[in-house]
Amino acid sequence: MQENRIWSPEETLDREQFRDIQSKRLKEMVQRVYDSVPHYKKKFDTMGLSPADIQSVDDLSKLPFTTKLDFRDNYPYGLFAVPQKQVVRIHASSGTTGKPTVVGYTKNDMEMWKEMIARLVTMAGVTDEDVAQISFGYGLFTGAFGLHQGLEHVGATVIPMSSGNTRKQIMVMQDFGTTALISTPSYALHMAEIAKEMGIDPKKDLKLKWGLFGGEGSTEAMRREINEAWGLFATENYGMSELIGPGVSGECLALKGMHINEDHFFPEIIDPETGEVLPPGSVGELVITTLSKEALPIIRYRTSDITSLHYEKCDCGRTTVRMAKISGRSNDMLILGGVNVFPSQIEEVLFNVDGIGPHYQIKVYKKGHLDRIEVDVELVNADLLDSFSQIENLNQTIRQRLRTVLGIDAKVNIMQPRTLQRFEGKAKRVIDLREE
Ligand code: DLL
Repeated sequence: MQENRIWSPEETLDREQFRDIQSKRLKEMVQRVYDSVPHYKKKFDTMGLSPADIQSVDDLSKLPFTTKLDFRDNYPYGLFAVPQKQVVRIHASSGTTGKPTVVGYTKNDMEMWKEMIARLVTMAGVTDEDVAQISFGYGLFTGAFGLHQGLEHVGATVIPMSSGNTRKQIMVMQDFGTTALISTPSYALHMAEIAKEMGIDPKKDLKLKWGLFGGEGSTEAMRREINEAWGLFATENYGMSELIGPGVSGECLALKGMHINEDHFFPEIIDPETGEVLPPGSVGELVITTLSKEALPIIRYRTSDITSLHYEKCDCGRTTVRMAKISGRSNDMLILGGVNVFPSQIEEVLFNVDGIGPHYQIKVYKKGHLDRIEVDVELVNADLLDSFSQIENLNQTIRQRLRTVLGIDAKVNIMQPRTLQRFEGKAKRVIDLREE
């Protein structure tokens, strides 16, 4: 492991200490939402639940879940627990349909957020020696502003680059001496491609050391590709607007899962079908309760993200629970001829085939009553296009692997290099035509 620094002593508490803090904060928080958020008061009253019924984290499962629908029904500020006067910042996540999800922060929330990010960037290797280029879009999205405050807090030199204008990103990296890149993993891959096109050899011409990637999933194969392309050490971090934005969890340099800031965000794993809480290590839907948020405290938020929780102490010395890579969103799962598959599993297969690049698109449609899938991939090297037999072989290899590894039969389309769409923020890999 490379340099290992720990930002805050709270990251190394023992399990009993965590439990005490979590239980104390949970009790206070439940009383607060009951007193100040009509939505929760109504829910509690309907269930015959009183705040006094919650004495410790063991009582958590008595509490109702909160879902994206609750945000929609209370749009824009209905779930806020403080008067607007105390809200100092608004962010929102762009809903794919309809209105965005609006979130707010008090001054204390902003301080807490900054601390959470300071923990995560420190565990990802960043120090006050680093020059951090933030290539997330600045605006209502929580990614850029969230990382920004925490990076400044640890003393890094922050370049608020925003996303897009990729050639300029590379120029800035080179001229300003960027050592840490902050973006989505898919944008990092795209930027690497442009750097190459510009005749830049990242390992020789740039000083990049760390990559902090989040906002969307990525596979281990994609991490290898990014590390290789940039010559940096990539870690991943996770969060969502409804909970705070980035800062819920992040990987340390041991790469053994993402450490959850569990003194502020209490995680559970549930069976997405039944809502039942599952034991440590089980794979299921992540549910998070915020323990200290003031403006927008949330009880048992169903994230839809599929992962598992691991409580053993990490090699880095942190004792905070770790969550495994997100394997998909419960509503992203494709069911193809009875076989359940997540797009991330298809990605893992594709990344391991030589000759095709890291960009792909999955199309799902109906043929009769059956779900069908097509996978578009790109060649790395255009020369291959001249050889029909080589293309055909490659096509068969990919089909075969998808069949043997995942049990799905996909039509594979091999395209010329640089034909598929590139993304500057979160990638959209799946086009589902079944609804139409
Ligand atoms: O994406 C917050 C964030 C920004 C996290 C920058 C990390 C870095 P939302 O736009 O509300 O918030 O999207 C949240 O993105 O429920 C996941 O499905 C997905 N997501 C975020 N990070 C990861 C990750 C931000 N590391 C939704 N792996 C979440 C997989 C991720 N999915």
